[in-house]
Amino acid sequence: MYTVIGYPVTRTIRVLWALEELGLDYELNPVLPGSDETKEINPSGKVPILIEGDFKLTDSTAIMHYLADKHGGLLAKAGTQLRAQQDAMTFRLLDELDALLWMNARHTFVLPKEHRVSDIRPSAAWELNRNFDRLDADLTGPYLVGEQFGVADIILSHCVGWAKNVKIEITNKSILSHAKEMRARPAFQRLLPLFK
Ligand SMILES: N[C@@H](CCC(=O)N[C@@H](CS)C(=O)NCC(=O)O)C(=O)O
Repeated sequence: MYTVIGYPVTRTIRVLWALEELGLDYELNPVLPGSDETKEINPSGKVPILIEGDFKLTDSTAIMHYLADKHGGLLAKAGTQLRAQQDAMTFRLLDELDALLWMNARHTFVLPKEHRVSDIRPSAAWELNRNFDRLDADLTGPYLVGEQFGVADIILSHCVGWAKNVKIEITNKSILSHAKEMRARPAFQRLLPLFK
C-alpha cells in the first residue's frame, strides 16, 4: 500500500493518475504545499511525496517512473530504444511546458512579493503556445510516444489542465483534443471527485 502526500490540485494528480492506471492501492493525504505537515516529511515543503513503508520519494516524474518500472506499465522497459524516446519526451515536456508554467506560478504567487518579476505572463504564454505547436508536429498517433498511453501523456495532459487553470489560452486544437481524450480515460475519471 502506498501513501501519497499532496493536495490533488498540484503535480500530485500526476502520481494519482499513474497509480489509477496501474491499478495499485494507495491512500491520499491531501496536505497543502508549503504546509508544516508537508515540511515535516519533505523540508522543502514540496509535493507530491510517495511513502512506501520507510521509503520516501519526492518529485512527480521520479515517482511515476518508479511505479511504472516496478509494476510494469506506462513506460517501456529501461534500456530499450522506445524507453529512451519516452524519456526524451518526458524531459522535453518538463523543460518546455512544466518549467514555463512553474515560472509563471513562481512570479504570480509562490515567490516573496519583492522577488517577483511582473509581466512575465505574456512571454510565458507565448512560449508555451509555441512549444505546444512544436509538440503537435510530433503528435502522430493517439499517444505522444509509441503505441501506448504513458507517463508523457500524463504530464502533457496535466500541463494543459494547469495552463487552463491559470487562464492561459491554448490555441493548438490537436493538443487540446489529445488532453481531452486522455482525461476521458477511466483512470482519470475516477479522480474527478477529488476536484469537487
Ligand atoms: N519537480 C517537482 C516539483 C514539485 C513542486 O514544486 N510542487 C509544488 C506543487 S505542484 C510545490 O509543492 N510547491 C511548493 C513550493 O515550491 O514551495 C515535481 O514534479 O514533483
